[in-house]
Amino acid sequence: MADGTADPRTIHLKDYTPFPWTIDGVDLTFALAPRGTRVTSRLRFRPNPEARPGPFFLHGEDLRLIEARIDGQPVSPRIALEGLTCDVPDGPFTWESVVEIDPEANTRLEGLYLSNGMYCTQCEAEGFRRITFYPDRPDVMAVFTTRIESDLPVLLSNGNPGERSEGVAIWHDPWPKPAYLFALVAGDLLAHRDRFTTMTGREVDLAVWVRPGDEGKCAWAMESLKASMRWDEETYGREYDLDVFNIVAVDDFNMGAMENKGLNIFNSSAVLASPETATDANYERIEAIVAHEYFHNWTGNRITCRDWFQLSLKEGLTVFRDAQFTGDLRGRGVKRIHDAAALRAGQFREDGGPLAHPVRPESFVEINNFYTMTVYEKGAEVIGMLKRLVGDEGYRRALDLYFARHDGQAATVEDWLQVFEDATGRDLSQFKLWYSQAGTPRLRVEERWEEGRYTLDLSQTVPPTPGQPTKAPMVIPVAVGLLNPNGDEVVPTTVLELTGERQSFAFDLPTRPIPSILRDFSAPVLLDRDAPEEEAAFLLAHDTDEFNRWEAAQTLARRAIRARLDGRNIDPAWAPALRAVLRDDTLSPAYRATILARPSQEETAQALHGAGLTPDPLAIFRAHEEVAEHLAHALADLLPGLHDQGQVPGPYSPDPDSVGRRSLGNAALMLLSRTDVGARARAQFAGAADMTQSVAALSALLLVDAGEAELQAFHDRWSGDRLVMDKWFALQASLARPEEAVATAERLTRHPAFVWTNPNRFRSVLGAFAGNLAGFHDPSGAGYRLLADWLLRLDGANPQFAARMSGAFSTWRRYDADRQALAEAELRRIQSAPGLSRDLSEMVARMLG
Ligand code: 0A1
Ligand code: ZN
Repeated sequence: MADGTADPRTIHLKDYTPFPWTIDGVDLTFALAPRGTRVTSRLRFRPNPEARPGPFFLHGEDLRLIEARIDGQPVSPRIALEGLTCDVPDGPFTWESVVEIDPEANTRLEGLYLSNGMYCTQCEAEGFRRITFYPDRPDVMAVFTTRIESDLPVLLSNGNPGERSEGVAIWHDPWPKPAYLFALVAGDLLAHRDRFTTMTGREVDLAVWVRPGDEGKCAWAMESLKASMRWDEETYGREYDLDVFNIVAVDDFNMGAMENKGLNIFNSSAVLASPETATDANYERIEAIVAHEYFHNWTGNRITCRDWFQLSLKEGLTVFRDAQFTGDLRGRGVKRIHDAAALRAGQFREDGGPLAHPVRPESFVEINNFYTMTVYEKGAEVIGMLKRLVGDEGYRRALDLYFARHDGQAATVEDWLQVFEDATGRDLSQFKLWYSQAGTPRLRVEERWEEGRYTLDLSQTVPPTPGQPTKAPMVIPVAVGLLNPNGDEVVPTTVLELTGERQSFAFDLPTRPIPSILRDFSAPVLLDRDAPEEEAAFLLAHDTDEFNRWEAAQTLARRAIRARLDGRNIDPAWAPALRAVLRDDTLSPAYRATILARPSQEETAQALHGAGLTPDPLAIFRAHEEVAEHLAHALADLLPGLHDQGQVPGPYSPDPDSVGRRSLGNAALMLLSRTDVGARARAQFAGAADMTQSVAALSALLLVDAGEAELQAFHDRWSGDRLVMDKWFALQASLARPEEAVATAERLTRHPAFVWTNPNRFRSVLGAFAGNLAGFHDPSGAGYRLLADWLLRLDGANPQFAARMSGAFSTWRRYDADRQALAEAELRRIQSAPGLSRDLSEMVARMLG
């Protein structure tokens, strides 16, 4: 079962067939009650002229059918495991059903559930079938009218508000949509309101809805929403299309947020912010997620996906759009650096292990298991490459055509590529391999110099991945610049298009240049090159490309880590090379902060594994520590000044300059605490006026095994604030020293505030612990056992989230035989547990596969 395809429940892309009916209208009535909500649905079906006739099947799970009628006459449908079938008339007909559901018992957080007394829904991907019987597939689009009956003060659904009277609210959504975009919220909520005037002068009422007590934490989400609305008009010509736009914050939510039409539902961690309780990183994340969900209104909602294999059509594109937005607001270079680092740590890890799958998968057992970094982030990279290949104007023409041609449709990756071909005349048949071939391509670069002629020899290999033993060469845009030995750029950024297995590109030049390759991280590939030793320091000093200048710093850091792993001394020229850049005031503080960052321990483990070695998590931890110690000493005179620059005067503001300054200051603080035994960090903690400064100080202390008193103080001050307490848990689980990490995580799970059914809280302890490389991979296997125990428990309540958290095990084959045996035993223990969910069993089968 290498790729899960042996499971009889596997669904294949090649089996797609359209639904035999279309729906002319959906009327839903919800009579809300915690233990027995009645859902009445009236669906007007008509044979789909574009489909072959087939059996009438409606999805439905965990529903109690009370009655069903066709054209007013009672019928007795046959109930199957995942839905029902029924004999229906040949022509158009009206289907009515009444079902009862139990929101209070819904711990899966899919369908209609209760979170702290508030009703809310999550229907993507296949949650609507837990609300009523319905063709729950994205290519069935319909106009919905929703009536909510409840005494709760706030009753919300998609679209525009209709009639409102005592205990009843009606909502009408004029835009046809698939069921996964349905949403309903009911509760005792307060609104933070604003308005937006669109590009054609329409007024839109905006609201962020929260539980009483949180109303002071909505302003940033609202600002972010307005900025997103404006940006999408200016950049893509996309205008909002309803009279209202509502955002709701909910505490229990599996993911970050959801783009339901006109009624976005957010994990409260992706909405709520105040200077005292949220960090700069939280503010940036909120801005990006609000934008992401808002941008889905066009890329996802107005144009949706034909089937779930096309998920990246909306997700890759929307991530690409939100990254452009963040780059425009906060600086493109720094955003690109952050994204590349995250891609390497997370997506390359996925692409290089048993969970590797194409951006457009060809089969799945449980679609929720494919909301991955490959579909999202690699999907966005693929669009970035496409844009680079066709140019900004070609991209804009293609997008205009996409919106014009496919508005109101459920589209495919083929449709998407076709608009690029039609708008630019380019043949994209080979480019399409980026959607079907998994694995991170390895780009090998060699150079040759003959008098007057410089040649780059590029070659590529795409590694085998589950179900895909051999690969064809891909189209790889390689952005290259060439510098003279004096630092002048002699060839500005040029995109070389590698399409074959190997290809040469020559430049006529009077002197031998120094190459800057894969500028701006122009393709999601691993660069493989035996560069001359001194090249990285040269590029760090001279490269004009922000990304590659950072990459040069990373190369030097990797070399230092590698030296310590091999028991060698760190090159004494490293710190001085960094010093020059850190002191360069023409560079933004945000950028200089990235220069101080080192690759993650995960990246080091990946690199060793990629080089055919067996990574030792403890040795990696120690090497990273020694490298940090080295820098702390070698830059000791510079760090206090950098830290001082991070003290931004005046009231807190998350503007790019202030955030950049604090990030530089706090990057310096992380090193400083190693030489001043935490003195500065302690002072910063004591005087911190905002959460950014307090969390940074606490982290700096925990990194040097101090901060006991500060942890207690933090706990006592914030025990009433869930989101802040998540930080308290996560900091300890992720920064615990290797030998104490398992015990720390275990202790945290016994804390009275460890409510494991809350996904944020579970993630803050077990997710953070799984990210603690040496802690999770403790040689005793106790880390594996702890996570497996909790996954088994979680699976009984929330299988989707359990499956997501199980990915921590995916790297198990990288490690030594003892660790492998211990991890495998835990995976097999999970696999053989009775009643294991489809979600978790698919993940475990793939990881063992
Ligand atoms: N479409 C959302 C992500 C999302 C997916 C699934 C969910 O529940 C199973 C929830 C949210 C996004 O891209 O933001
Ligand atoms: Zn999305």
